[in-house]
Amino acid sequence: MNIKQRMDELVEILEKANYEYYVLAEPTITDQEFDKYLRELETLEKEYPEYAKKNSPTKRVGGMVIDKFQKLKHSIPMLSLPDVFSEEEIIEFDERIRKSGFHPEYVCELKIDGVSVSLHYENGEFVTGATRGDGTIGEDISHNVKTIRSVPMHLRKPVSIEVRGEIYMPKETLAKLNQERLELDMPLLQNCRNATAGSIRQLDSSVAAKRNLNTWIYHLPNPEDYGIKTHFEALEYMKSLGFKTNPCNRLVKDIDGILHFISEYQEKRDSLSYDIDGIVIKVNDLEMQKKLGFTSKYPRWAIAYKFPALEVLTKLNDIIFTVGRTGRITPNAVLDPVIVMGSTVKRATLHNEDYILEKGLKIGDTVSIRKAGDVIPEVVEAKLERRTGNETDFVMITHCPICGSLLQKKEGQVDHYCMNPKCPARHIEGLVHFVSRHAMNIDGFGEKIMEDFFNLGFIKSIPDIYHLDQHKEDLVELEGYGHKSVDNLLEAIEESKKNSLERLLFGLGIGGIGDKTALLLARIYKTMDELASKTKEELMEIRDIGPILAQNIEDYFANVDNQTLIHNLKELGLNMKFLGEELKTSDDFTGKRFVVTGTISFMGRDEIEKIIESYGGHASGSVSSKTDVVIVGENPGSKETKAKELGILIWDEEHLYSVLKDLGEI
Ligand code: 0OW
Repeated sequence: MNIKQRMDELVEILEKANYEYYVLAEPTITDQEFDKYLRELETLEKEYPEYAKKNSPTKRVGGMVIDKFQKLKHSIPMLSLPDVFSEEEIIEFDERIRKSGFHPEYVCELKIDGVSVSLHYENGEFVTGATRGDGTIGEDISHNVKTIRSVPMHLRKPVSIEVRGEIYMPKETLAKLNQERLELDMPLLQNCRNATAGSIRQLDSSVAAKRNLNTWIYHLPNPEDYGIKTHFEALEYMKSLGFKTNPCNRLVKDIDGILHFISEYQEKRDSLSYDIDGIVIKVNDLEMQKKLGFTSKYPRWAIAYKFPALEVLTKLNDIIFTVGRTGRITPNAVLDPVIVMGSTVKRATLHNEDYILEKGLKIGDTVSIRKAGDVIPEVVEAKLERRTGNETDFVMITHCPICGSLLQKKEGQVDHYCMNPKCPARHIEGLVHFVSRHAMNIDGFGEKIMEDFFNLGFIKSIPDIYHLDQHKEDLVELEGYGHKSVDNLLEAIEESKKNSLERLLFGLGIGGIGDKTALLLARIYKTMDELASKTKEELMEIRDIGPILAQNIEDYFANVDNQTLIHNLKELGLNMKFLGEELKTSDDFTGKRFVVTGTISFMGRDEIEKIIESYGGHASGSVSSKTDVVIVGENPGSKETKAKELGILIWDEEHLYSVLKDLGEI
């Protein structure tokens, strides 16, 4: 046998081993044998690179670094699923379908709580892996997908095909990762889904390669091209090609089969090695699917039943108060640590005094906690029957816990505020805001780190951030820090000087300027100086800038401390110009407020709204007297009625199409 034959043989042995281990979970060679073959192939590929295969098993270990993600358009949109939360809604779904004259079988699938992926193959060879993105445009993550062992690089038949599924991280992998992060005093990963999303969004594939990611494949977008008649057949077909399909998938005859499947897996959920957040129910017959069709976002032949958020009981030991950068006082519940939906909860926000009084919470109460939207912990209620009489009433504080100044409650508002501009807590929150993702976006700067640097005296003001390199030797000595992490942080700080103006504007925390208003101002005035020179009246000429906001802006730039701050930041070399894309203008869109309602057959709502905003128009979800145009698609509903009542201009699909056509947007 010659070298090339040996290398091809090794590829075959290793791919078979991957398939048996990661797809069938029935390995036929030992890990040691696998490693021996892999080392032999790596050696031969180094000596004979001309014989190395593009998708060789040696690529699975990562090591490929890209500099940015390429966009990829899905030829068939990757739709999401309408969520339902009750048995009644499932029954309605079944009735709606049967009313259309169908008597469907259904396929029940576990709803994997991971990240959707589209996998493309040509003549049996892996070509691309892409994220779902907004359903139409995703990101090419092929370099990371190649490290997922259950994704075949070479199909068992030489077909060209696209399949879709979910990438997920097993529960025990998350637990191991969080153990490591705990020891490094790093923020814990909240759940498997976030951990998966974070892993596949890495530019360096060696990170994903260490995350033990896995897949379940659940959708063939164009089954008719393969002569397939039902979804269950499609699952079988994809399995025959070497994809990992979920053995729990089940064909059921009717609604009872669905309900039985749901209760079975509500029981089994915790014993699974991966997270699921519900059950997916699909009409099995593909002809029926076709006749039922789609809305702009969802198929009409599938739903996702979401399991009810779990509630658990724990002790409310105390209520403590934090001060936000705007001075807002937030009461926080201090709880006996408790596991809710896979993560430990020790704190939960109690929003404000009214919220606590409405719930009648007392310190020492037993309370029920749940995860609203599966992530944010929420105190649901006190368990009155568990009161012992030792509980103490809640009394709202009257002075700031940090600087002691008297708190104020704004007229008609529920929140209490510390009004002292020099309050250290507000300072810290202001600094945390300045470096946050939508502001200057300085990686490696979390709330705890900023608090430490503030308390250690390294950072007392925004310009100090850009002098942090002077404390480099002290930082390296800090617990959990090393040269690499300090260099990375200092590099990220330096890099942030190049940000476009809107990020700096938002980071300065000018009252009422959110990230969208910051972008609007940056686009219009182009430089900090130009904006700083505007009077309140001039600012109010901008459609979305009202008197309060205009006054805030004028006051901010009139304040000597702020002028000094901006001068210092200029001296430090921070960019003060708008670097983003220019606003396009169009008489049809610029400066006008739109509402899109109903289904537009040729374009999704998100895309239409993005185009409107790229011309300086404003898209919102509710019709009011301020609305200029309501764009009406199929099944519009009450918004069209309201538009007619208010005498608002209505565009139908044809008009929208001609406007977009004239602008060259389609
Ligand atoms: N998360 C899942 C899952 C599934 C797609 C294809 C047609 C419409 C949705 O387990 N088992 N099956 C589908 O079918 N989608 C799933 O997840 C979707 C992907 C995007 C949003 C949902 O999570």
